[in-house]
Amino acid sequence: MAEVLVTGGAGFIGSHLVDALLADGRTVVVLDDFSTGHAENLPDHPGLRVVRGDVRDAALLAELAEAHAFEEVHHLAAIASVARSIEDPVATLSVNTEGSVRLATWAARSLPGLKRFVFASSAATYGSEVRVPTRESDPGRPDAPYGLEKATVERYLELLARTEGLPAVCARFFNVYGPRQDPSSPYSGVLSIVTRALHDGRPFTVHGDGGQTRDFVYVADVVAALTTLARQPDAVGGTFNVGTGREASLLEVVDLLESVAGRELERTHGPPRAGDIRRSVADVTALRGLGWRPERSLRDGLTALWAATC
Ligand code: NAD
Ligand code: UD2
Repeated sequence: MAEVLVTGGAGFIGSHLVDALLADGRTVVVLDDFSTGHAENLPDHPGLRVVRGDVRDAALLAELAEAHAFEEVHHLAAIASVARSIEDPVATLSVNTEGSVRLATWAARSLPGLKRFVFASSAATYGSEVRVPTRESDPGRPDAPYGLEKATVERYLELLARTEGLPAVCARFFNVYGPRQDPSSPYSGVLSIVTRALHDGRPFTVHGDGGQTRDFVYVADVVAALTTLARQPDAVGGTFNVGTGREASLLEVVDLLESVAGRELERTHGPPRAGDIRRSVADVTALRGLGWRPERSLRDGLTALWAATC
């Protein structure tokens, strides 16, 4: 039976994708080294096999190709941290770029029934000097190694599509939020940090005046984008922003979360974070053209996040 491989499936976004694929009756294999993923994120389900391992492990990939008939690969495994990529660019290059090139080359050459290879790219490929809302065709200039690593993989996928027929699609995620996002680092997604602070009754530090804007997209809408990109024939060979097209300032979102939770957050303001982007919002016309729509308003998404936190 045709199967789906999800790398990074024990992580925040990957585990929600796994839930959706299983609910759809698909048979799923997760490949994850559990460096930031958690076993508790994954259900005990007869349709799921969990393989602990590294996407760079060629012997393991060969075994997986022998044992499974993958028709779809969602590649989400990465060191998903801008800060880590600045501290140790060689380590993140190895996982984020070399690991992706290894996996994509393996998929092109070892998976005869492959219909789609979906890559989790990032808005970090654009950097701070782009116009907003940002279109996929706008020229990007990453501000950190992480963005350059993702942009480089996109170029490799375009090459593998042209030269080896890899049915690749790139999904550039904007600011994803939702349950299971790990709030433990100061560089974790801001909404996981705010929600935890509100829950624990601890203060939250706003970097700067809080007027910086982001395109916050709820994780279920990201999962729907991934399944759309895997299903729609017109997606092959494309690059798609995954956001909402809605621009919200940090203070607006914090106010909304307080209203949803019925609690007040103790806020302090610190200096702006070095390299922080002032405005970020996606133009999602291309993804909408495939029939996808962001279903959750910010209020609905924050309500679901708060309910899962309590
Ligand atoms: P996450 O850290 O929760 O998930 C990443 C998963 O990859 C983890 O389960 C981790 O254990 C696994 N992993 C890391 N290195 C591995 C390796 N060498 N081999 C196998 N598994 C490995 O992060 P996330 O937020 O769920 O991000 C998922 C993907 O989406 C990443 O590729 C990330 O770069 C991208 N992305 C996320 C956001 C966001 O807002 N969260 C924004 C843009 C792009
Ligand atoms: C996001 C991604 C990053 C990259 C980038 C692309 C996450 C966690 N980061 O970075 O991987 O794709 O987009 O542009 O998804 N903030 C506070 N207080 C805090 C924490 C954050 O004020 O305690 C601010 C922060 O300074 C920023 C905003 O909140 O202005 C959002 O921060 P973030 O780290 O969640 O996301 P971002 O957009 O910097």
